[in-house]
Amino acid sequence: MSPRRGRRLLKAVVGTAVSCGLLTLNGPVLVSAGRNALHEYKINSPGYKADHGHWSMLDVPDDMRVNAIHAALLHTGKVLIIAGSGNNRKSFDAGTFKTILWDPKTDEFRRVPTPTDMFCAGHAFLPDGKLLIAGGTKRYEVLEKDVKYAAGAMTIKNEDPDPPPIRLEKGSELASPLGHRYRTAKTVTVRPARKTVAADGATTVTASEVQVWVEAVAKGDSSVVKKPTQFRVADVSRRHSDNVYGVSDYLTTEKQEYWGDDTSYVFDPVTERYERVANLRMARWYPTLVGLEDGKVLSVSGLDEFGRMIDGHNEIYDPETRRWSLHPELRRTFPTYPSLFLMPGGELFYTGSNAGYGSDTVGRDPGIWDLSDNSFDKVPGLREPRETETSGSVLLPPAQDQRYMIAGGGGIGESPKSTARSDVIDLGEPDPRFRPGPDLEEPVRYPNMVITPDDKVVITGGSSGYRGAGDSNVLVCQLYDPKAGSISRMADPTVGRNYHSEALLLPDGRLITLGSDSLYADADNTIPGKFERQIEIYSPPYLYQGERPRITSGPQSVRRGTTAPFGTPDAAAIRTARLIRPSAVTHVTDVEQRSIALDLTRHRSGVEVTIPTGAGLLPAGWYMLFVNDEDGTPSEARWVRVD
Ligand SMILES: [Cu+2]
Repeated sequence: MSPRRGRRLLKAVVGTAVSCGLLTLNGPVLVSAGRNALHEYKINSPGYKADHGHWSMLDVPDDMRVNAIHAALLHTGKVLIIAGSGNNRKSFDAGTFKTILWDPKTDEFRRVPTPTDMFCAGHAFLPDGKLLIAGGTKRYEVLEKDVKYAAGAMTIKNEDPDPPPIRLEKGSELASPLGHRYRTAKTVTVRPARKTVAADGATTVTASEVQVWVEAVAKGDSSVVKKPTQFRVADVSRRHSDNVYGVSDYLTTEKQEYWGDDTSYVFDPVTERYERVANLRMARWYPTLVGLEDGKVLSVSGLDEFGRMIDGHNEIYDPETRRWSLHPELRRTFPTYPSLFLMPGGELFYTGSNAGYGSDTVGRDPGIWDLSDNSFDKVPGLREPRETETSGSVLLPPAQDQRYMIAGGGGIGESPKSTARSDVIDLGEPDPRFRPGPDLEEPVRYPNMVITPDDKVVITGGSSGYRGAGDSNVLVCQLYDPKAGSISRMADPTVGRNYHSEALLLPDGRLITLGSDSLYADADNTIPGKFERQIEIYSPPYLYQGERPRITSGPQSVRRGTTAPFGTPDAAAIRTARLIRPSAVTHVTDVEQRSIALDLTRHRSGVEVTIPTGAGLLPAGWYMLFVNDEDGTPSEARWVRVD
């Protein structure tokens, strides 16, 4: 809307408001319409946009609307939006898994064939720009009311070192000394035990084992087992009956959690396809994938193949071999989706943010995880340390400063608690500790935090209640300035974003927010919620300051520790240059995005930037190069590969 039209509208509104004094019946409606028009006028005025930015809705074709659970910006400039089954049981049962590609330049959408349910997988960018995606959903949860038979995981052991392997068909029966009978849900094969002979001739036999889901033969609680119990296999031969048995200590009629998947893919931004790579060594649901200095990727936490918290078993993906390997020397337990950031020295900083599941005591304290010796140095000072679940975390720009912010968050599980706290830690201090940052406008879970090219952080959306309960979406967007330590209110988003929502920076400087999975649609928590499929675009104030600087030429790849020339007709006005690693975000967890400051020298027709050294600061991969002028107005990004 042009300002002129806006002004005319304002007059009309005033007129209506006056006349409604006479028409008392219609009064309130007209007044509120008048307020809306005033609000519309205000938020669309150039002055307001220049100070607060502006929100608009992306026009998404009906057949391209998906439950956006994961979003990642690819180096082709397109946004990969992964729904998988989209937290929709019917889609899961039908095997309908969705992925959409959106090109912000052309507003074209494209569907991508999605081989398995990547809903609640983890992801990280590889040095070549492909997105590694691991884990996902193997089976949906079963609520307690739907659990008719006691069930759980059982370990089948084989102590016989002699071949052949023992095969237990699906439906094989196992019985405890107390007469609890269970049947296996799947056919499994247990290898012969491992026999080793020491130098002195002593033999050791180590039982081999395999895990299988079992379900009680009898309905109800009569078969429940809650202590270590050995089960005899009914159908094996006499020779094996002493050597092959089951053990379990937890077979109940309680709620059964989602089962993790072990499939793993890379998404190629160029061919726009998923390529299958070797499976994870452990199935994972809600893992965090974090890139390491050497270009490998560490996968941490998650629920396993039977919905149990993974007890500290972490694994590493090697892009060369396309395989995962378990790393017992890195055993460490975190809640699901822990926010782990790669540090310049190769350590990982855990801010305390996490999302979903986990022990309420183990792995909740923030600290520095040194992978060279698996030590963990806790850092003190975090306020509301019990409200880190569903909080937001970001490595503040520029990354060289090694300052991290944690903001918002809620109590563990379905706790109604949430906090407005933001705390900041400077890891460059001799004894780093969290210090109070500014309070957010309202207590909030699931705040999405996005780094902008001008060294600020947009903090938007979230809800004060668990998954938006009680109509608690927070329609607030704030801008944090790490340098000033201040926060200011921006234009309000119009779409609520809570659980299963994302936000990311586009190469043109705009931001998008997508997803949201309210449990209920009403304030009384009676009507089931609907997944939010609208995508909203935020244009920050820097897009309303007039001309933007431009980058017109430059290399497509650069090496750390070198300088590189980039052409710009606006060289005299350029003040800063930043490399921003694109986001890959889910569950308000984005450990990819980071902004690295570049030293620059200005020439008549361009700038020369220095690419810092250190793969912990600047991991190999594709980055968006932005240059900013003296007003902090950024250029559009130019994609650069860093090696
Ligand atoms: Cu989820």
